Amino acid sequence: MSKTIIISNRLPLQLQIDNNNIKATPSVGGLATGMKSVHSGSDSIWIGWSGLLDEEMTPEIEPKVNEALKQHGCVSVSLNTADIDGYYYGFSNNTIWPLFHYFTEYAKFEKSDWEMYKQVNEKFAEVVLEHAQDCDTIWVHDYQLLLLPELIRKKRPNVAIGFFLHIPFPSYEVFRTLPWRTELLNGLLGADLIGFHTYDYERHFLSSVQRVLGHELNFNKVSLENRIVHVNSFPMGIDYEKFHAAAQKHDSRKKGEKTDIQIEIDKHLIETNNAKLILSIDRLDYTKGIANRLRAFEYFLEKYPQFRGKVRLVMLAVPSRANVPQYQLLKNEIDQLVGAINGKFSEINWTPIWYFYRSMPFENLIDLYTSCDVALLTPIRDGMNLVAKEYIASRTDQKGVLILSEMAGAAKEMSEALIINPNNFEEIADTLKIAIEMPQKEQIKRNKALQKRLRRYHVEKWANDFVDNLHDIVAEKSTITLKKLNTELQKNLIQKYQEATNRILFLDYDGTLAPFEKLPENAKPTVALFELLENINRDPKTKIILITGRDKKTFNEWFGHTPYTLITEHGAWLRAPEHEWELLEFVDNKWFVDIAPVLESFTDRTPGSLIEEKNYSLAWHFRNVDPELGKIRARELTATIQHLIANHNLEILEGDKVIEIKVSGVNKGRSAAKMLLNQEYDFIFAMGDDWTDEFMFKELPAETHTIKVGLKKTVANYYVEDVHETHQLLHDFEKTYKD
Ligand code: GDG
Repeated sequence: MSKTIIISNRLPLQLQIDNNNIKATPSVGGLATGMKSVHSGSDSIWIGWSGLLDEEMTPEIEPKVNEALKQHGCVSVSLNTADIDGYYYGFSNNTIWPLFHYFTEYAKFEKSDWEMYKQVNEKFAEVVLEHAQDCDTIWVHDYQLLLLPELIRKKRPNVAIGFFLHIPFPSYEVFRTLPWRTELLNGLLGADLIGFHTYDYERHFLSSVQRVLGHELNFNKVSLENRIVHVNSFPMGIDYEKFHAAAQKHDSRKKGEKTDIQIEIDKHLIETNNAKLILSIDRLDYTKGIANRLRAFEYFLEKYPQFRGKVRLVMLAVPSRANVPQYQLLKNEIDQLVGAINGKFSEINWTPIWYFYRSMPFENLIDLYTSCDVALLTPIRDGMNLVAKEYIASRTDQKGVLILSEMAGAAKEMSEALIINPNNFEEIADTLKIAIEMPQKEQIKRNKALQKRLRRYHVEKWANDFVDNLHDIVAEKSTITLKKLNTELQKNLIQKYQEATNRILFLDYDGTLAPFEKLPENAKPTVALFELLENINRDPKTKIILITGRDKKTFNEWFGHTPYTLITEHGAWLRAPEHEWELLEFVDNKWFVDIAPVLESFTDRTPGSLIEEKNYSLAWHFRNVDPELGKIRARELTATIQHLIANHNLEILEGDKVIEIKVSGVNKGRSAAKMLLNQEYDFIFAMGDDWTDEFMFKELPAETHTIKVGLKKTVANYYVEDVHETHQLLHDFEKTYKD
């Protein structure tokens, strides 16, 4: 039976050891909740670190730990102190975390941490592979496990793998600074589906894939040689009902049932006229902009002294990664700032900041969410920020104002909040004033819209959407795989080839017989290719036609001495064996003088591009141009040319990283079909890789065996993955002839 395997750095459990007895309590975090529907019953397991180090594990407790984990559908990956230091505190939190949040100056590039990161990802892979079968669905979470999808894919090529990144993906300019950028991207591309919180992160990832690895993109898909990787955004939601219901319960509490914190808050509200509470909750992390927030609050009290004595900032900073030096420095900075601000503004019965450096029980969290008039969340960078969503979900009366940094992923969906730039104190101070004075009617209007969206796209929906998407992709993949020329089909084809008495083979050159090179002139035929074609051609029953978009001159240099039929420039020229070149179509090139200057102006402005002048067509190549610029310029060029050729018999062909302008009606399909006019063939075969070859696939008779090279949209019957597979197939043809 197929199952779902969820993998994250930490298991969604807290283990307590008491007298050699183990107690496992499920975590209440957002991810654990969201996965409820995915991680349920016996058909799912969750793999991760239990939080217990190898050094703490004794032979007595180990089986008990494993049993306790099993009860909750969990399996642990054993990690020791060195693993955690290098992989977790080191590479994950000292390299990826700062870099992906644009804190480049904090990012450490330590080879030893990287080695540990690789090793621990391999440890995770080992455990996954012990449990995974081909029919399973695997969902890997977050930045600690970026290499895992590829490690799994290598051993289980057919399994469905999804990956979700909970933190931002930075722009290429930042990502490129990482010495191991190639390895991380390849690691991720082992997945079938890669998810991010926002479209911006998705865009940055795709741009890095294109620039670092040079892979071709088709909208949000990455075309690898033998697979397509889908990339999409899935903004994570919260367990809306849990927060809303807890807040409702909180509202109906009797006096004696209130928590100490709530009693203190109530006291303050009663004692202070026009009291307002501003809430701030985060893990103590430099990405959360806590220091900025404090400075902006100080500035607010200076700029608007009328609020002194009335407005109070309630700040909860949850201890986090206290082993990392940056976090210790931050803690000192925050302590000092709070002390300085309180020292500066406090009055006998009012301190501006209530500061809690601890984690609070859920109940107290709800006290804070429901009691504060404003939530001030100012991260410098934040993948999503669930606190913003939880605050809104807890506002049962729909009052309250959310001030949210535009650098948080949540800002993309929560446009009814007051959105600020966390580096702009002036703006934060003024927005605080607006929030405090906002009429209730407006507060309700904004929160109504926000709540509606949060209720609908809750965390379970998020998780189900991701998994459904992954299943759709895998289903689509298997329909593509149906077209793959597998061993069985190839055997059939060879048999038909063998039985035939008069064969014709149409073979495209670039991307089919020869791999692409950075410069077109470097893709010369190899000795091995000449031999292969020669051997096929030794069989008198076989006729070879090399059919290309290339210019006649180059092709004549390369293949002029061979006995094959050559068709160049998409069908403008023909060279039959032992004949001179002849013009197959009546075409002229007088229009060059009008179009060439336009191409030249694009070439001047686009480093890396070049013009190829053929006899009857002009091609603008952009294979070596920065990929994004290349795409933009190609679009611009097409639009410009389209306008110029409006009343001429010309057309634009968009090939693989090339735009070609040529006389219309001349194409590989038309010229290939002409080759069949005077002869009967009982085996017609056509092979090509780009869309100019599609003309050939369409125009040739229905019984033609058409094969596409590469996983692209095609009308061909089957596809092979790459040039290497083309050669393997042709070798099979070659072997049928024995003289
Ligand atoms: C990462 C990304 C992304 C906080 N204090 C207490 C407490 N919390 C809970 C909140 C909330 C969660 O912790 C914090 O989530 P955030 O999303 O705000 O931030 P990160 O921890 O940095 O999470 C982030 C997230 O992953 C999900 O993808 O949104 O961008 O950085 O749920 O309620 N819970 C309790 N006591 C506390 O004192 N019980």
